Amino acid sequence: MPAHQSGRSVFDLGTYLDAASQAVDRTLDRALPRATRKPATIHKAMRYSLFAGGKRMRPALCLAASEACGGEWAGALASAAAVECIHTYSLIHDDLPAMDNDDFRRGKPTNHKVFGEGVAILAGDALLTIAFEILAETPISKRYPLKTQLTELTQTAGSLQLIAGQVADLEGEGKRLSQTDLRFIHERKTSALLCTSVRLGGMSANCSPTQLESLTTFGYNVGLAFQVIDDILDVTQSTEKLGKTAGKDTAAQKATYPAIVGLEKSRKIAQQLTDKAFSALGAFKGKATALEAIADYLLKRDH
Ligand code: GRG
Repeated sequence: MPAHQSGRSVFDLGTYLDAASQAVDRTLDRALPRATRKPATIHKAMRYSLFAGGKRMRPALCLAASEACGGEWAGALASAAAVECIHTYSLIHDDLPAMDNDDFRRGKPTNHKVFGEGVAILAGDALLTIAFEILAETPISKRYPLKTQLTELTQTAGSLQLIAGQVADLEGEGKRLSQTDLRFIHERKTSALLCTSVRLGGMSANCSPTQLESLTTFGYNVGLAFQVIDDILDVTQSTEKLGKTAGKDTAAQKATYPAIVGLEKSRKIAQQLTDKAFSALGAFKGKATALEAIADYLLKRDH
């Protein structure tokens, strides 16, 4: 139920996020082949990581952006499900021995630990591919034809954004990176998909060009803040709390904000980025309650 249409006087983010997760999970469940569909291993592997208990922040941002622009969740669910498929694919591949070599994700053994490396690679490939099939079902929006929306997602997933960030991250391991180098990685590895999540949400609601610009500023800054907080949590929280191996960045000699500027300054930077995100929401006149609440939650989260 969209926040501004709920009639509730007090907005409850927990209830909102639960409802958003359920709606997105139903869309994903309908879109993916059944786990028993031949060859069952690949469909089990796709579903294993997709339904392993992720926070569903990108879909929630997508739905909240759509309602900030006067849209209904129903119109944004295809975009929300598509961005979650891209995100889950990137996590499966990131955890592979050839990349971050992680055993634990979303509180469970990683995909390759359960299904083997070959199937994990293919499960990631299949989730990447199905994301575009799901987005292709998005309802028509006057200002944003399907080509525009598909290009938005392909460019974010491609070699100039998500993959560029991952390459720069891999190549930066063990090197002394500057804050500018780190910003380059964070913009691509993390911020790009969060930004696209809100942009696609806005597009699904046929947002105005000005609204799209505001959503872009919001998504860019929330995305950067998200990664700074992720870096902080890596050194301050336990593996159990995070559902993924804590302390990995230090072990892999990765450049992170806490490593370069220290914890206190990193917290300040995350707050400044979130403030910038908030100030982009002025144009939505009371319809951005959920976007604001999610940005605040992302800043204060502990996992
Ligand atoms: C293209 C293989 C490939 C990778 C691209 C996205 C990415 C780069 C790698 C994934 C690992 C990683 C550390 C990404 C940065 C973004 C991030 C902090 C992801 C974790 O997102 P959460 O906390 O995860 O939303 P859940 O599990 O809750 O969905």
